[in-house]
Amino acid sequence: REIAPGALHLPGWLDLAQQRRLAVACHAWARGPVPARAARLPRGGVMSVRTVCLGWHWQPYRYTRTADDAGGGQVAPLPGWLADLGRAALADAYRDPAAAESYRPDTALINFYDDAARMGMHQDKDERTDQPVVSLSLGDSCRFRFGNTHTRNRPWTDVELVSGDLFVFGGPSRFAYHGVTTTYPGTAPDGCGVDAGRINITLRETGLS
Ligand code: MD5
Ligand code: FE
Repeated sequence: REIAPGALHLPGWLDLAQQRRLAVACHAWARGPVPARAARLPRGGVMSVRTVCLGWHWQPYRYTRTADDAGGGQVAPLPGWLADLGRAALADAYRDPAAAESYRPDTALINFYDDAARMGMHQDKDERTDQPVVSLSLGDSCRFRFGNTHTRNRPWTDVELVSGDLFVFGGPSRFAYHGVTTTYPGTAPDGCGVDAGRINITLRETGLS
């Protein structure tokens, strides 16, 4: 379903076995070499989600190779199979093999939501390319708020994201404001939350080297 130009929601894109494998992998990544942490914002706030990064380490609001805000460790690489999954996602969402083939995601940000975690309305603009962001949801469902490119306020569209859903943000939607207003505890399929509410994986092309 097209939520806006370039913003596509594909419910149930991952089957249950894929969801479980990905959730288990996320929990392993969260344990190191750079453990998942609640990022500290420059103005003093602390994010309510915990985040672990692959490929590049994101600290508000830049990408680094070492986790300077989380012990200084070297970030784990982005596995080739996860980048492949991102290309497969684009191929299905846009039905454009060429756009999918040239997609070279080099970082994954994995967010862990406990029952109280939220994500305020923001734009993702720390990347230096306008390539799409691929989002995969695991575990508990949430209410995702997809806004507009100009303001963090209305108009927006609320979408329920369920474990296994794919969302792709590209083209005119790439720099839209968006957030997660609430999660729905206890809605994860068996074995997909493991113990941690909701998980979201985003694949991105940073344009850095
Ligand atoms: C999440 N994560 O569910 C969300 C979903 C983040 C983040 O927002 O920055 O880690 S990914 C949503 C997203 C990414 C890039 C562009 C747009 C949405 N968009 O244009 O709406 O944890
Ligand atoms: Fe975002």
